[in-house]
Amino acid sequence: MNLPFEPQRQTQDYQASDAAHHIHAFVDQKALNAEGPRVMVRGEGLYLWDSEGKRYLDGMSGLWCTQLGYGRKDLTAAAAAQMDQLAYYNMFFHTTHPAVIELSELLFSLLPKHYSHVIYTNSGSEANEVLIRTVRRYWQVLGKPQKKIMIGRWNGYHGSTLAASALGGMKFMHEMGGLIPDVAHIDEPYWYAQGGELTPAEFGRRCALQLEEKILELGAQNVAGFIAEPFQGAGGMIFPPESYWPEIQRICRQYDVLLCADEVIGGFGRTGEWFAHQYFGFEPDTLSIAKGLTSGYLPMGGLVLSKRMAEALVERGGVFAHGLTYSGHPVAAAVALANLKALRDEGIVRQVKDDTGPYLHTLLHEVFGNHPLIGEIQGTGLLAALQFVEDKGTRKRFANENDLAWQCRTFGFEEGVIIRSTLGRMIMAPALVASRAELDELVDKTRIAVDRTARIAGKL
Ligand code: PXG
Repeated sequence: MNLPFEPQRQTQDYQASDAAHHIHAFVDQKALNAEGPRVMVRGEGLYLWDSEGKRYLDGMSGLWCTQLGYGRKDLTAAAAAQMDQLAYYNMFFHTTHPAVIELSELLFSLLPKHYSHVIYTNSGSEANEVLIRTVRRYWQVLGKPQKKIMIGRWNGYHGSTLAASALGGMKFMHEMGGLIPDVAHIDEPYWYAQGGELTPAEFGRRCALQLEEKILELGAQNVAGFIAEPFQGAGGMIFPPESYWPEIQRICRQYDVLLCADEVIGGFGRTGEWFAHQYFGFEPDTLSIAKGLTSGYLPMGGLVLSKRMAEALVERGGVFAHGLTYSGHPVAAAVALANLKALRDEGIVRQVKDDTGPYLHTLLHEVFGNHPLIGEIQGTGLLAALQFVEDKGTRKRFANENDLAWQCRTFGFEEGVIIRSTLGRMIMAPALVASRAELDELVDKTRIAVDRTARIAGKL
């Protein structure tokens, strides 16, 4: 075997030790132990290698993270230099450091001008934990402490910690002891599955009006904020109809409810705009960020606040009783700074908008537009979902769509491409540095996986 790395140990040896000690994410651990996890050992650009030397084109940017791809020497150099200079200090005790100052400067030069402050965290889940406390604090400062309830959406995803999973709408997570008081949910705007006879525009408005109904039911004087992903990521890369966001924004403004966008997946260029809310054309009060902030090279997240909120908290709020040991970690900040500089200076976000994004979507429509298994192609920029369908006329989905999607993902691995499966949808979100040739390969290998799935489903 000609491997591009020196394997340290046998795959089975890694797997046995992993099974002995490690509880993985979102999996039946016993079943995984029996199967043995794939051991990833190297990444370069869009490619990954496992411990058997098999190469994969990573069509998911790790977990929607690696905007710059793997193996960027400028990011490793930034981390090493910062570790040498100041590996750690904290934001407690009236202290700061240059890396975090420069990161914030750059971040706000990229954001729309009505945002001014950020609270750094280590992850997206923490950003949303902090969100709840910050939003409630904001209303306290404004003399409305009863405004505490957060409204989220069914099938939304905001993280895996207690409050973040409660904000999210994954019922199977709630059932694992994951609910907190003062959180409510409305339906997701998933027209293909739930739109029935309504047009997408009618359905988008209908879903948005559910927010108004929920606010009136709970009492606007009790509702603090509405949180949603601009497009749903983990829930299936679902784009709302165009009518949705303008109506949601109107309702939030009308009832004085903060509009909180979870940009953990949508942020940092994924849609071809710096932030997904810009693509959809609305103005949230807060933005939860993580993932692409560092291209996933180190854990870092944050909660971005509008000037209006920051002004109330800073000028009138007194002590803000919140802080994490690793908030604004210098090494993570240095890597985030190098990452954002590269995204900006190499014109990568613009390239996604003007070149590679349209290229990918043209290609997907050519290849899958008339495919017997695919009912809908959604997305923009370097972000796409393929919807499996049993009957295109009625949009009837397969009873076993989850199994089919998982099978498609497995075929993808066999073909050397990583795509994400959710309930009946296949997702692609490759690194933003993807070239046209790499996108050709992504679509080519995905087509083979989808064709193989179509054969199992009796569609080819
Ligand atoms: N918000 C959103 C919108 C996310 O997608 C989080 C918050 C939580 O971030 P952390 O950094 O705490 O994981 C996420 C995470 C998937 C998948 O399968 C997506 C995420 C996590 C795990 C799996 O698509 N997103």
